[in-house]
Amino acid sequence: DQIGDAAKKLGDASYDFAKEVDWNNGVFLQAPGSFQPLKALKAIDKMIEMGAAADPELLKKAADAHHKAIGSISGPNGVTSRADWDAVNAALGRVVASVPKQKVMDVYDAVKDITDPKVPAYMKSLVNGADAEKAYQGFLEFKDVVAANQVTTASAAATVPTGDKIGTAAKALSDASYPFIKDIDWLSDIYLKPLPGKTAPETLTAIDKMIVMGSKMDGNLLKAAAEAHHKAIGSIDATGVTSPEDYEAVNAALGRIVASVPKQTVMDVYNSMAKIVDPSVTNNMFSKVNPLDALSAAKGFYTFKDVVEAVQ
Ligand code: CLA
Ligand code: PID
Ligand code: PID
Ligand code: PID
Ligand code: PID
Ligand code: PID
Ligand code: PID
Repeated sequence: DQIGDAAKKLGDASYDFAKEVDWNNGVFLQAPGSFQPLKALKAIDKMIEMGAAADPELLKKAADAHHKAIGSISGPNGVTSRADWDAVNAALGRVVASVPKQKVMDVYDAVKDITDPKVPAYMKSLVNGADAEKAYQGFLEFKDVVAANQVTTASAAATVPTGDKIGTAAKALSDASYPFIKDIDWLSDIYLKPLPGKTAPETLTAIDKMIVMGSKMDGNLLKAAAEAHHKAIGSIDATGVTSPEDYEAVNAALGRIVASVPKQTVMDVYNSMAKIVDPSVTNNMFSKVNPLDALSAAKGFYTFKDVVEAVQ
């Protein structure tokens, strides 16, 4: 296809730049400017809306391309192979082309809103500047091909199951865990702190398992889960907490996407996370909330998971 061909040209123009970026640099965990969690949530919300509007099959293929690319990483900077670099660009170009232009521009504008204008120049200063310019020229040509292949209307909204066992169980889980949700400091910057003692490549192995799980999910249910998050963001209070109804809908939607993949795929995520999250992190989270509320939430979760497993 045209986007695939254009991705090869984009690769010619951008792979030198890709090799020079230090993908393992911890700086990419920082906010790209001053820390503004509610504005950042708005930017993420725009990404969620774009993801929900995208063609689910193309999203899966993009997840697969990322998984494959993680498998061909080499060298201290963490760069993937030239072929996989091109394949990721092609897959993302197709995802972008599957949503209306305005959804893409909404992400761009919202991200710009939380990005200090000095950040791009700083990023450029870390690589060979001429290679960054060459990559950007390549991107500008690529985007014209994407625009020429872009849809003008989003894919249909998801179908949301009703009256299913997971939906019923989500009500009990949400009642048991909403007090815990209200105890959590959602606007803290602690969630942007590095995981103690872990390197970027170690962390990437756990993210890779999530990508694999995402790629196996039922596309309609994943879209429904994204839509539920978007709705929930729309009802947050000043502390970032969503309404009980929207929280319940998120739990139901996530239970359903978990049930749509094999148990082992879920456990692979859990086990890889357990390897990179030191118990001190979990204990620290626990120390900041009412312990009774956390225990009630945990009890609710362990009951919920049996319902999920039964329909998995
Ligand atoms: Mg989510 C999970 C935040 C968007 C899909 N997500 C999580 C949690 C965290 C979070 C609260 C990971 C950390 C954790 O486990 O804490 N997500 C979060 C934010 C946003 C977002 C702030 C922004 C909009 N997510 C989002 C989108 C999608 C997902 C758009 C795609 C549709 N997210 C997704 C999945 C999962 C998460 C599939 C998880 O599995 C993970 C999670 O919650 O695992 C348990 C603990 C969790 C909480 C504080 C909230 C849930 C409370 C539960 C139901 C009960 C509590 C149990 C117990 C006390 C703690 C967990 C014990 C542990 C051993 C499992
Ligand atoms: C400017 C001025 C003109 C010239 C110009 C110009 C530049 C415009 C530009 C630009 C626009 C632009 C857009 C970019 C957009 C990037 C979008 C990224 C989206 C990320 C997403 C992430 C996610 C996920 C995911 C799916 C999940 C949801 C999420 C489901 C269902 C200014 C040059 C034309 C770069 C969507 C993918 C996992 C949130 O106009 O004169 O330069 O760049 O998890 O969804 O699971
Ligand atoms: C524009 C203007 C509108 C019209 C429009 C438009 C186009 C927007 C577009 C577009 C956005 C867009 C984005 C693309 C992004 C590609 C990103 C590729 C990333 C590849 C990576 C590969 C890798 C790895 C990996 C992880 C490793 C690092 C690596 C670590 C820690 C402008 C059409 C709407 C194409 C990251 C995965 C292995 C490097 O908006 O008018 O057309 O395309 O090895 O991580 O090691
Ligand atoms: C300039 C002037 C214009 C021309 C121009 C120009 C240059 C702009 C530039 C540039 C922008 C730019 C951006 C870059 C962005 C790279 C982003 C990389 C992200 C990597 C991540 C890696 C990671 C992980 C991971 C999970 C870990 C955290 C991390 C935990 C909990 C100035 C040329 C356009 C290079 C996210 C995945 C392992 C961080 O605009 O005229 O030159 O470069 O370790 O999670 O630990
Ligand atoms: C233990 C001991 C027993 C008792 C027990 C026990 C506990 C087990 C547990 C537990 C397992 C468990 C699992 C959990 C799994 C969470 C999984 C999260 C996945 C997140 C993903 C994120 C993503 C995306 C997304 C889609 C994108 C890709 C990504 C596409 C196509 C120990 C109690 C049984 C909590 C997948 C969603 C946006 C990466 O066994 O005695 O306690 O918890 O962007 O994909 O776009
Ligand atoms: C288990 C054991 C195996 C069998 C198995 C199994 C089950 C795994 C499961 C499961 C995992 C799982 C995960 C669930 C997670 C739910 C998370 C809910 C999060 C809700 C949020 C709501 C909100 C918002 C929002 C953003 C705001 C904050 C909030 C800010 C900054 C165990 C079956 C495989 C259900 C985050 C979105 C508006 C609070 O593995 O043997 O069954 O379920 O307002 O952000 O303000
Ligand atoms: C313990 C002992 C057992 C019993 C138990 C127990 C407790 C475990 C616990 C607990 C785990 C736990 C986890 C919590 C996790 C909260 C996660 C919140 C994530 C929020 C995010 C928000 C954000 C943003 C956002 C984007 C911004 C950055 C942020 C930028 C660029 C110990 C009870 C089981 C509470 C990610 C989205 C706005 C950070 O196990 O016997 O008690 O709690 O602002 O992006 O700015």
